[in-house]
Amino acid sequence: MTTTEPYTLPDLPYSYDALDPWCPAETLKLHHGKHHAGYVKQANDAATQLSTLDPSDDAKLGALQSAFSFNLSGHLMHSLFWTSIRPESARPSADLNARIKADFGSFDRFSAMLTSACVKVQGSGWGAITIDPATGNLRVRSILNHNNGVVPSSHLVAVIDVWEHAYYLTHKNDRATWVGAAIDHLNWEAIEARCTEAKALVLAK
Ligand code: MN3
Repeated sequence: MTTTEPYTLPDLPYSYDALDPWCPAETLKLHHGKHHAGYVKQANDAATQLSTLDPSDDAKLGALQSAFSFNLSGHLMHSLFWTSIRPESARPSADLNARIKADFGSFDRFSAMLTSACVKVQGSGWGAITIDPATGNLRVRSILNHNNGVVPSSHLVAVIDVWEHAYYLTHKNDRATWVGAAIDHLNWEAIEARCTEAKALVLAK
């Protein structure tokens, strides 16, 4: 049995003040250093407890598995989020834009669908751009908390955090403005690279 904790907090790929003013350093420091770090710690705690739990302890097993799923998903979603956005604002490449147009009709319609998936999350959650594992099409969806609404084998290529801790210090209850800024700063190169990786994972076409 390993004593090394399996999960570690990744460094941000930019400085804490790189996303100012739409995501100021104060927000980013708390988000990365407290919230994300908290999910890492709790995922490690749950993994450690699961590794030594009596398998007949049904009540504790259920609670721990639930905590493990929530916190590990929180860690993974934040790790993906930091590389889904970036300081620069740009549009997707011609290739990716053509794919977006094929799957959504136009970039503007895609953007409106993603905005809706983010803004309409009830409570805490995420807007996500995913690859449909059955067809390879791009999809957008809402994910509640960190782990409810995920389609099995779906390849997440970008996520936008719409938990209040992501934006409330700056944008108060104006989630739509936060979402608009995040969409303007999506990291299209990273998204395109993940789309390419996902090609091999599509189950049928
Ligand atoms: Mn968050």
